[in-house]
Amino acid sequence: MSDLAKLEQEAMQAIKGCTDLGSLEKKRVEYLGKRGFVTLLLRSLSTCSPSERRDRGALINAVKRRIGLLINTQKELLEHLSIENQLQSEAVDVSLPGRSVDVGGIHPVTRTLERIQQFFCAVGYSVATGPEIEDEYHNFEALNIPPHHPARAMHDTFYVETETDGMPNVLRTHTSPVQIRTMNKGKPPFKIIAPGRTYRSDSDQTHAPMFHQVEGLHIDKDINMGHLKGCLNYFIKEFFEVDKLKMRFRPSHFPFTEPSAEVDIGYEIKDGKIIIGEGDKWLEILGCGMVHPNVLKNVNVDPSKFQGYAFGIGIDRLGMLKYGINDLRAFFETDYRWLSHFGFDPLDVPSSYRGLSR
Ligand code: 2NL
Repeated sequence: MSDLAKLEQEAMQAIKGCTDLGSLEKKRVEYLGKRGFVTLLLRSLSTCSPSERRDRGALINAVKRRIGLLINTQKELLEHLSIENQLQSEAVDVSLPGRSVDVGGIHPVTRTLERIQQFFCAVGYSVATGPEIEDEYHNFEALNIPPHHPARAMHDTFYVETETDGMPNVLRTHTSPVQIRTMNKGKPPFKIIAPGRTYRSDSDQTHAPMFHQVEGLHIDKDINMGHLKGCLNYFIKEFFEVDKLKMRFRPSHFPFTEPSAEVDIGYEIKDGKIIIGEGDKWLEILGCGMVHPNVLKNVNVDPSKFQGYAFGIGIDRLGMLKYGINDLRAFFETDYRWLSHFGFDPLDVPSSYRGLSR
């Protein structure tokens, strides 16, 4: 076998033996590069006679072309294999279930408060807020609860170490002081709700030392108990999403309202579930009344010109009824499993609320 044929055979074998593009490129340089075997052979022709140069030149060039062709073929093969490998190793099994992310939820107390706020804002109330640490004047005195009034003991007040005018401060026992502050700052008419955290030293299945309250206040010329009754009736129907509502005002007593009433609604238990609005049982859900003239005087509102109503609602209790929760303490134990059970469903918005702020 001629030297040239041997060189070609070696080259062909070496090229076919290349399993990656890097070693293939090395072989190309080794044979066809500037100092490659084939290139050197072509250069060596310069010392040959013209006829030899022509014949041998043609042979070498043919070898060069065949080696070049094989390199290209091998290159395409290797590229194809590498894409195949990549497709195999990066293959995605589209039949696998997706990875889910933990989705946050709205706490049932917050959901309840949002429902309440949505209603009252839609009928013209503004939301007022204030401090949770109060002085005794705003929490008691201004509300017609003097120092030795039994209502102070009934409120199971938490006292804190700071003072205002030599009197110990308290954790507010209701959100009424917010309304006192709002009336002190402004002029009637007032139409506000005051939602927020409130505190009483009490703990059992239906009482937590921290709970949530929303109070409402509407003061204007000629506001009467009929307005109070109409407003609460409309609210309770919207809140519980019922068309019919049995509701009664039961005479009661609060130092800050006169007359005062507690509102009961009719209910019954059907298949272990509570049905609100009908039935022959009564459920107390809030307290209310016409704002006491003394309270109006305390905030410089003339009771002969302006009157109005106020009411106080326990948000937690209302949420328990709405969402069928029977132990108030579960609200504040931050048990993740319990909370996700009450996860918020964005589609679960009653039709009467669509188009409002949510
Ligand atoms: C209840 C009773 C009530 C009020 C709160 C109030 C506020 C001002 C003036 C007069 Cl500034 N009244 N608030 C009135 C009646 C009842 O709450 O049982 N709440 C859970």
